[in-house]
Amino acid sequence: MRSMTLGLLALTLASACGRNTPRPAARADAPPCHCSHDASAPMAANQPLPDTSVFQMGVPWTDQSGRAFDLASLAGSPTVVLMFYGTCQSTCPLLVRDVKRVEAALSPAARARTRFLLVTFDPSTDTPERLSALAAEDHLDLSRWTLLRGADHDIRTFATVLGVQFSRVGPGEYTHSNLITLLDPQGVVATQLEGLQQPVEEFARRIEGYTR
Ligand SMILES: [Cu+2]
Repeated sequence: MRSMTLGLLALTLASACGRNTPRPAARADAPPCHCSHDASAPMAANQPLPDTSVFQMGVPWTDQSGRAFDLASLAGSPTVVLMFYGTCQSTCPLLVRDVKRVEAALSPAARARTRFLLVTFDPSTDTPERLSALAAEDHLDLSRWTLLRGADHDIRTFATVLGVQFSRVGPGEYTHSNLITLLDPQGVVATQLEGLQQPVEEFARRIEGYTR
């Protein structure tokens, strides 16, 4: 209920400032969708993105190189998203490892077509230099992985859309949901893994379905 309220609030705020913001994510345990798009069909070129697409968020993100990054550039690729912060001493390193387990579970062809997005809660600490260093420490392949930072209010809206809750509890310290999200090739939330060290096989199968 709380996340729904936050979602409505975020939508109100987003529409007030003229941004196109998709609806909040469905529940984390949502069953596979039975909507009109075919999960196994690659997205046709130039197909318009649905209103629920995260890729429609017109937000000025910046990547680990300090370059502007448009989420719409991910259209056509299934994308695994984790919100995290670089100085986390508890669950974030485990969650990054879990995303790497997803990556490792994919066939080489699916892995090459999948994108992995780490979005920080803490842009003041996680500068491009810091994000770049984290990518190197974790041996993340930057042809597939992107580490993003943005403005605090955009990070808050993005989290709400994904159903991720977080709050700052001290300098450089946050409590947060442990949630890994799969966006389908149109940027719509397809499924989520909640908790640490969950089985990744079904999640990986969903990705394979988008890349056949
Ligand atoms: Cu953490």
